[in-house]
Amino acid sequence: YIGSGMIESKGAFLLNLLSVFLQTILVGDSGVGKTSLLVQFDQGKFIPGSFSATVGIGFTNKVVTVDDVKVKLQIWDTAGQERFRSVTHAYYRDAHALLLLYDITSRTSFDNIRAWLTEIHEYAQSDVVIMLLGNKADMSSDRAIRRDEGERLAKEHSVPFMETSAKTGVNVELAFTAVAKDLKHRAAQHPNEPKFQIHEYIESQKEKSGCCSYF
Ligand SMILES: Nc1nc2c(ncn2[C@@H]2O[C@H](COP(=O)(O)OP(=O)(O)OP(=O)(O)O)[C@@H](O)[C@H]2O)c(=O)[nH]1
Ligand SMILES: [Mg+2]
Repeated sequence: YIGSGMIESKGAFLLNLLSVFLQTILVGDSGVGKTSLLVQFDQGKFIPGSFSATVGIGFTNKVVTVDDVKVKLQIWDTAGQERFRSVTHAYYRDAHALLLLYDITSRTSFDNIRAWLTEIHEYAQSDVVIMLLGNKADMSSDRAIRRDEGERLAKEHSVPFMETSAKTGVNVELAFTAVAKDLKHRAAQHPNEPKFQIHEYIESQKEKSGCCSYF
């Protein structure tokens, strides 16, 4: 009886998960490519041209299928500019996942990651899924941050990491599906099942673009 009860509650849990939108937030300095990453994931395109900074905050709903289960993500695109910071803090508390971006061509955006993590730990739930993304991986000739620097920083903070390109689409889908997979596994976790290993999943799936263009 205990066994079947556990299965029932697991099913109910999963049902509950599927009926709600899981809140995912994109954060990082202005210009790192948060809006572009979301547009690439949502519409499969990149709109080149002049940069127009996001004002305030907006969201896009996306359904991601993981292991034959539909997971609903509500992805919030925040403004990186300092003057909007207090607006975005209010959204951290309800976030299930956070994608933290820097731009591989910008040392400043990389150095600011520590400050972003401090803010995240201050305002977000302690069990929030965090993923570090080094975006603009296509711009290899302007690279300022080596991939191993990103890997090291991520390791220091025990968060998964990958390089992405909103322009070419490299690893964009993976970033969001890895988050969806992790959230789904957490919700449907049976006590005796092994935990979903997001780090290992990403390592096995990610494309290491521009592997040989370190300066
Ligand atoms: N080459 C290249 N350019 C990119 C990439 N992602 C974004 N960009 C460009 O970088 C600029 C900034 O991109 P956005 O997506 O607007 O940046 P953001 O992080 O949303 O900025 P805020 O809204 O101010 O926080 C734009 O000109 C984009 O076209 C990428 O992966 N590769
Ligand atoms: Mg933006």
